[in-house]
Amino acid sequence: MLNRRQILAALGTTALASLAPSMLFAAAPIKPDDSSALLVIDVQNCFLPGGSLAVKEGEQVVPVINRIAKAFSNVVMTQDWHTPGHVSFASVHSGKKPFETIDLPYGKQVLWPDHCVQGTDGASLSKDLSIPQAELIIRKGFHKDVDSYSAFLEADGKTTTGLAAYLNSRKIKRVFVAGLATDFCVAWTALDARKAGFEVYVVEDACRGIDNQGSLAKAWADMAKAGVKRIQSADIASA
Ligand code: VGL
Ligand code: ZN
Repeated sequence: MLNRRQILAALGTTALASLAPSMLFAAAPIKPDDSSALLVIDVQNCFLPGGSLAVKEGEQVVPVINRIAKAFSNVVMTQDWHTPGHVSFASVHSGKKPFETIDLPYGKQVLWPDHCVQGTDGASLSKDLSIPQAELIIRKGFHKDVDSYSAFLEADGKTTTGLAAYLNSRKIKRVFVAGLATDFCVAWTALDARKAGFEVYVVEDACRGIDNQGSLAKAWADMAKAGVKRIQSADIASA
């Protein structure tokens, strides 16, 4: 017969063994190295409070991004950069309202309020970003008839922005993605980065989503399936 102490001890071991290691030990912090780059996606006035396509809590990503950026020697930013009358604007499709979809030659397109028009204040990067070492700003969505959520490929799925070639020539292997919006430009960038062969981390608390008709949950599911790693800013070693 086991005595009470032995039973408790055995139960204790079982309970411990059923815990995932991550619940017992904090994972080692991730340390960005020279082959890592932070991609700061579309932190632009139009996506911030008061902007024409404001993302809920969008301003909250700015201090988080400023903090993690200190750990990166390579930072690339993107800027959504549309022509006036861009095909992604609901205003150019009669009878259509923002957040409805239409079929375009390259596939389904969500229609948006006019946003990030080239040269406007709304298209400017947030003045609160503080990342002086950022080395490249990629503009995207500048072809009037094609949208580009992704920083790598336009929505036709074939026109490149040149970013993969740039990162490869700089010998970057790992990209960390942050910014706006989680379920559109961040997710499409992360998915295309995987397709281009990079190791990809999305920093969840350094992003906010639009969440139009379940798009946020779908984006996380698609990213998980593609091998994108979902992390928090606290997982990155501070500089
Ligand atoms: C974005 C919708 C339209 C984004 C850009 O930055 O996620 N979303 N254009
Ligand atoms: Zn856009």
